[in-house]
Amino acid sequence: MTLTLVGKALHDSHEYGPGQGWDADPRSRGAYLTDARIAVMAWDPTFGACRVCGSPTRLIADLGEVPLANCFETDAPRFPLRVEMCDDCVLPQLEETVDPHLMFDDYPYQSSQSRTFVEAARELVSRQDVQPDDFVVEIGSNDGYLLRHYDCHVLGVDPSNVTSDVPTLRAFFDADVAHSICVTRGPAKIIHANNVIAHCPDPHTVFAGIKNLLDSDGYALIESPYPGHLVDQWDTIYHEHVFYWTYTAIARAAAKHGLVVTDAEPIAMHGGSLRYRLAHQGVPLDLGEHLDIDGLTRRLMVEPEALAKKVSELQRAGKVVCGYGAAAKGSVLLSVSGIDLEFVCDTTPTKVGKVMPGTTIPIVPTSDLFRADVAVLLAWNFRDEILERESWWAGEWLMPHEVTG
Ligand code: DWN
Ligand code: ZN
Repeated sequence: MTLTLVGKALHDSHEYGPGQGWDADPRSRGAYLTDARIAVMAWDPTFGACRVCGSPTRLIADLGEVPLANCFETDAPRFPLRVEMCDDCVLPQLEETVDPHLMFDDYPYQSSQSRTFVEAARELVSRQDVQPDDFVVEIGSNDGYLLRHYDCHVLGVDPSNVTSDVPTLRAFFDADVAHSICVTRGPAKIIHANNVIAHCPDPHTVFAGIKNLLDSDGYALIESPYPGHLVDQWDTIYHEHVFYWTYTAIARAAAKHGLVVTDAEPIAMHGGSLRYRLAHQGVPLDLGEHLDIDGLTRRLMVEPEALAKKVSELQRAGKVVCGYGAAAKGSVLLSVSGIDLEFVCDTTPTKVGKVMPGTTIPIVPTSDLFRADVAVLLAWNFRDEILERESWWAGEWLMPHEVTG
């Protein structure tokens, strides 16, 4: 991989010579490599403490050194992937913070590749009561899969180079960006943030921005995968997902910035998410929460190995085993379980022709599925859509989280 970008460290940065890793100082959080193989470390005074409330955190899972999940190159940079828990906020979060520029400036993921996702966005938009003069903003708008369904003024905010069919401000959303949008375009009636607050290492600037940009009677709709499902979905742990937001944590972070969570609607997306509604005022929800952290740890100890055993049995029996869906989570699954696949099928033009991160496993068009006897469904969250789309194929599907030891 060619990394010309040094990027901005989250905090004051210091440079180190070759051979000095992220563990050179216990307070370091996040590191990345330049062309010159110089590690630049972000010094973070909150290391070992919750990014939301500052309480001490405890280590709950260690997935080893894992390549960046959306860097489809053999020498994709690897970073430690460890999850810590803040018991006060009920908030799992990563120990390391990888520079967001490194992960998102050049981003191959396209939301519109999944019909399920686009249809859910269309349905959500159809339920909002907007007038032609209203202004709607989406944080992490990707290719415009959601905002394109609105008949009013819209603005996407997204840091990546993905091509979008809606007006988009290329930026990481924060308090400054929100302020400048508010000054130039006025306040927003609705702010959407789907599958993006997990990716923002500084939630305070995001919530402050939402507070500032939201009209007095406006509301924000924030969707985020619910970590109660992490036990079955450990492959959704990767560097892009700094946080695994719970209701308690969202409510707490929002309250610090004068926002109230007035609803938390369970939705099926990504194996089970919550759609939070935030406003300037309202009656806060009161939800008790408990996360099965021990279950996650237990599952991590057995499932990757069981999957690797199953795949190698199939391969020894002469079966051609491929993967389906070059999803970020698929990359984690391959990396942690160590399984080798013949190829991975995917519909995304920006992924086909590349390799799964940190491997030589090629990504090929979905028409190549005919060459496989067995396909590991890496994009298990779109199971129904994919099985319907590929119903012509006579091979066997292997559901990675259903393999038992
Ligand atoms: O949070 C994130 C989620 C929302 O999206 C990001 N950090 C990155 C991304 O995660 P992912 O890559 O695991 O997302 P998906 O949407 O589960 O990826 C599905 C993959 O499967 C895509 O590469 C598209 C592909 N696909 C396909 O080849 N045929 C998808 C469908 C539905 C299909 O029919
Ligand atoms: Zn906390």
